[in-house]
Amino acid sequence: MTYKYGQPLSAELVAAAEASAGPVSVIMGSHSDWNTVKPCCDVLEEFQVPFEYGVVSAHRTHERLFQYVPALELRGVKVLITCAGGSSHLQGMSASMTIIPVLGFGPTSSTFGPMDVIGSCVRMPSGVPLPFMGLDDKGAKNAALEALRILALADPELRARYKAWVEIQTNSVPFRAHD
Ligand code: RP5
Repeated sequence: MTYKYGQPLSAELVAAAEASAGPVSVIMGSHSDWNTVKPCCDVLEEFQVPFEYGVVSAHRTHERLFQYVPALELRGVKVLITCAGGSSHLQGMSASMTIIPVLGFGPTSSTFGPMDVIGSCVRMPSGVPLPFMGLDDKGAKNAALEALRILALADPELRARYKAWVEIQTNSVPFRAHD
């Protein structure tokens, strides 16, 4: 059920707008972000939540950004997850272009380590909320889990599965591990 978004954008956007979308979209600023993004997609797959993913660069493919993000609400996508490093504009720009929840995370491996991603996401101006999920694989997984929590608000079956997952996680942490 995964739809991979790619070029050419206009024709595909029309097709995508007509297609039934999954409830989650995951976009990244570059193909070089894929290793950071994959743990997010792995969690969504584990929960069998349909999603689409692809590269939408705020810098190199700004026309794609302008077309893709505003169309999400119309297409029925409920949560947008965004990952970018570099000057890390994708997360905040995306949040400004839609009213569906937009979650941000990013890699530490950009020019100023984690600070460009952190600074870009946590210093959003008043009026444009952008929950920041963290960095690297931890941020990626938590972004997926937060998306699941949002979806679970209106999906009792997913809520039950999420609670079961939390219980397994809790039970996997022994009180003592070093006896
Ligand atoms: C950002 O700059 C991307 O999100 C990526 O994290 C970083 C480097 O991109 P590439 O130069 O590897 O394409 O735009």
